[in-house]
Amino acid sequence: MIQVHKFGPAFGLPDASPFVTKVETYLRITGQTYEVVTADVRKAPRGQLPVVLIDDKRIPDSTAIVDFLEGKRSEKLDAHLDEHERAIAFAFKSMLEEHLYFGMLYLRWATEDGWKVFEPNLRSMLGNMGVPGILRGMIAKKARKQVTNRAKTQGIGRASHEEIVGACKKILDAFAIQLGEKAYFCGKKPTTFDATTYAFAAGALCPAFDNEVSRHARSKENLVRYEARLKEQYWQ
Ligand SMILES: N[C@@H](CCC(=O)N[C@@H](CS)C(=O)NCC(=O)O)C(=O)O
Repeated sequence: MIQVHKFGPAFGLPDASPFVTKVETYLRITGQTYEVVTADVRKAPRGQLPVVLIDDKRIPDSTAIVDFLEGKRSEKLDAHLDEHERAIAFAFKSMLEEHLYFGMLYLRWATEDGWKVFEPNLRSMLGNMGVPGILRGMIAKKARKQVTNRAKTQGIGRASHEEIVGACKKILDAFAIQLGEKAYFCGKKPTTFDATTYAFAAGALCPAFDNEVSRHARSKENLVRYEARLKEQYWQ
C-alpha cells in the first residue's frame, strides 16, 4: 500500500502544497491506489511534505517519489517523449517548482492580502496536527517568519513586490505559450510532467487568492481549460 503523508486539502485544492498535489496527481494519472495521512511536517525526515510510505520505505521529496514509483512500472508514462521534448518539459518543471513556487510562497505568506487568506487555514492545519488552540497564533507567526526567510534565502524574497509579480507573470506567459492547445503538457498523452504542471496551474488559478499573479493566470484561457480538464479527469 502507498501512503501519502500530506498537509490536507485547502482553498479548494487537493492540498495546501503543490508538491503534495503533484504526487497525488501522478498516482491518479497512473491509476495507483493510495491512502492519505494528515501528517505533522515537523516530524517529516527533511522537515518537508510530501513523504510517501511504500512497503516500509519512507521517501521524501516529490520528484524522488515520482521517480521511484515510475521506476517500478513497466510501461513508463514518458516513454513516447523524445530527448528534446523531455529537455523542454524538464526545464518547465524546474521553472515552476524552483521559481514560480517561491513567488507563490511570497504572495501567500509574505503579503498582507495573502496572509489574511492563508493564516486561518494554517491555524486549522496546526489544529489537525494536534497543536492546542492557544499556541496556534504564535506558531503561525513563527512559521510565517521562517517561510518568508526561506524565500529570502532562495533569493526571490529579496526582490521588490513588482519584480516578484513580474517574474511570476513571465513564467505564466511561458507556461501558457508552451502548453498551447495541447490536451496535456507534452501532447496528446499525460506524462509525469503533468503532475507538476497541473499542481502549479491549480495553485496559480486558485480562486481563494486574488492578486496580480492569480488574475494574470485567469486571463490565460488555455491554462484555465487545461486545469479544468485535468481536474475533471483526475480529481472528480
Ligand atoms: N523539493 C521538495 C519540496 C517540498 C516542499 O517545499 N514542501 C513544503 C510545502 S510546499 C514544506 O513542507 N515546507 C515546510 C518547510 O520547509 O518548513 C519536494 O519536491 O517535495
